[in-house]
Amino acid sequence: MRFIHHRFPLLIGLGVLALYRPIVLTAQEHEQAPQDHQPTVAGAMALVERAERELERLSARASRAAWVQSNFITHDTETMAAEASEAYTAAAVRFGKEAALFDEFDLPRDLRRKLTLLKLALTMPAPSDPDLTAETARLATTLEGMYGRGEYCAPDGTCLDIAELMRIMSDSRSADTLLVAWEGWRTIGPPMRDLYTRFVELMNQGARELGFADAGEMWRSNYDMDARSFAAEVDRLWEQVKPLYDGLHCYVRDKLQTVYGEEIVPSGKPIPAHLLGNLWAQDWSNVFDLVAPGDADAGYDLTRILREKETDAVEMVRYGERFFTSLGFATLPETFWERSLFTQPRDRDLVCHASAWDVDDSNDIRIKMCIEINATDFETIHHELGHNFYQRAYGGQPYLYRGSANDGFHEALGDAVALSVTPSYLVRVGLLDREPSSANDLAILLRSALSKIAFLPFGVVVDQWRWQVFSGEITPANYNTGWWALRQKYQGVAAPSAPSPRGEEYFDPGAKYHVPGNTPYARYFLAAILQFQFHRALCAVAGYEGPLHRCSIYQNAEAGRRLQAMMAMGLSRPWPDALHALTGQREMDATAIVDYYRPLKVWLDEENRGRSCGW
Ligand code: X8Z
Ligand code: ZN
Repeated sequence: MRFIHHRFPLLIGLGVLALYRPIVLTAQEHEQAPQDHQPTVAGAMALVERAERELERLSARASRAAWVQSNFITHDTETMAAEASEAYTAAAVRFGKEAALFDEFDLPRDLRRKLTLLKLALTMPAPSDPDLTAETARLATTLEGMYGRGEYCAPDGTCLDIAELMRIMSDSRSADTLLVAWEGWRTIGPPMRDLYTRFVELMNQGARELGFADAGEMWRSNYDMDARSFAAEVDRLWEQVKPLYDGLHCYVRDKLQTVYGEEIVPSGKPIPAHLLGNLWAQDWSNVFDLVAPGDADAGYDLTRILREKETDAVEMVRYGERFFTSLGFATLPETFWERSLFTQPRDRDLVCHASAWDVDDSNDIRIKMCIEINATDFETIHHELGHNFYQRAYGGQPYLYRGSANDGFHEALGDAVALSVTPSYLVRVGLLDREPSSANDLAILLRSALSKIAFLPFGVVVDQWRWQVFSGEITPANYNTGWWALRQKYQGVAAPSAPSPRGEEYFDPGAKYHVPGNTPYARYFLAAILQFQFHRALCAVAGYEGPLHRCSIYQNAEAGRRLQAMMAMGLSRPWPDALHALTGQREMDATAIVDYYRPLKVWLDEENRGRSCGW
């Protein structure tokens, strides 16, 4: 997967989609297609067999090249990665088109599923014209390389990379300093704009060749339902959680106004995006100390504990591994420790954005992450290891079924496990001497909500923007204003320049990894909701009764078995079956996250009484 599982992702969920548009084959493809054009079951089986063999081979090659490229960005590694990606993409497009020839033909269920997956196997559809396939692949590696190389060089010549800018965003309390870092990182955007515009054109053309209206429709078709229903599903889930977000937004804006003044944080307006402790305002936990009431004490601070104990990056990963083995999973292979990257090397450009890889689908799992010693990265390590353990669990499936039930499941798994990093867990592993009392719960929940609830609308925004870009609703002439309109609508945050618009001389979406990295983002929104659904179910399996935020499934073998059973299914069944195996439910459902934060919501409503909320 381009980042998370293997780069050439079979991160698919099945779309029972009707293909309305005719598939157009090039002359060359006509030649290669079955001559009699009479689909048969045997023909479909032969196609699947050929495709699985060929794609497995090309995907391993492309993953390996991508691994080297994103660990070591140079002109040559980019070229090699682009060539390998091109070969994989060309083959996947060819197989996708062949699969479409069987659309109207009655097939056994399993075969039908695999053909559908074959049509959806690409996040980056490319036109089949070989020059255009190559151009698409080249643009993808160039854009990701530009992000990885990104830095801000101040007028005085000093340059700051993303890690340094992130540190400023989390630690500084000066609006001026924050503004410089926030604007500074966004200098990486404008040079990407024209390349991204072309990249969108090419992916759309590729998606159309495969029978979709545009690349966004193709992405949305990956959830065992038609594209329109999936978009409605995202809206439905967002409506379920919006009241929680609105309460948090109202409370935080007021507290930030106290810190920065009414001039900078006006009442009734969106919150300026540079004041929330994070480059993208997607996680607000770094401003906990600014917004927590004076008497609020979470009772422990994991960042401080890790630093006091001089825990290093590898030891943090060991904690993560031990959590999974406590659930009954096998230890990570020796090669994981040899081949992973845990700390930022100083001597070269690389993509520091955390990722998990399964390079050859046979236990060559790794993570690549520039670990900082803090609580957020402790959690992100569990997130990444969740990908690796998932990859290993479905590794025995046929190639086309090696993926999570839907892509949200892949993102949710490690986060669900990390929800069990509770005070009682920290005591059990010796990181905390004793559990804080329930008097600390509101502070604990507030700190957690600043990460998990604050994220929700951002999880919606990124792909609302991309879907509209792919469909043409947002054109290159309004890429940036379209971006900020969505940021305002969902998140209630604004560019620091507001009320002046941040215009088209900028390309702010390019400053978020997943846009130049071409990683779909709706998966993270789903994961933000699913992880609580998983957690609630696993706690029930463990026989836990009590508030969800105090539940830890650490060392619970029964919960581990449930997880393993779901993970091992991979993509072999529609996702509602996998969800049912784990939770007994067949629908994604935000009541678990609402349950989890209920005491906080009651408190926020009380706090916000008399404030005028909204923007
Ligand atoms: O990209 C990631 C992971 C890798 S799959 C670190 N996440 C999203 C982000 O950083 O924007 C995890 C949460 C959301
Ligand atoms: Zn992930």
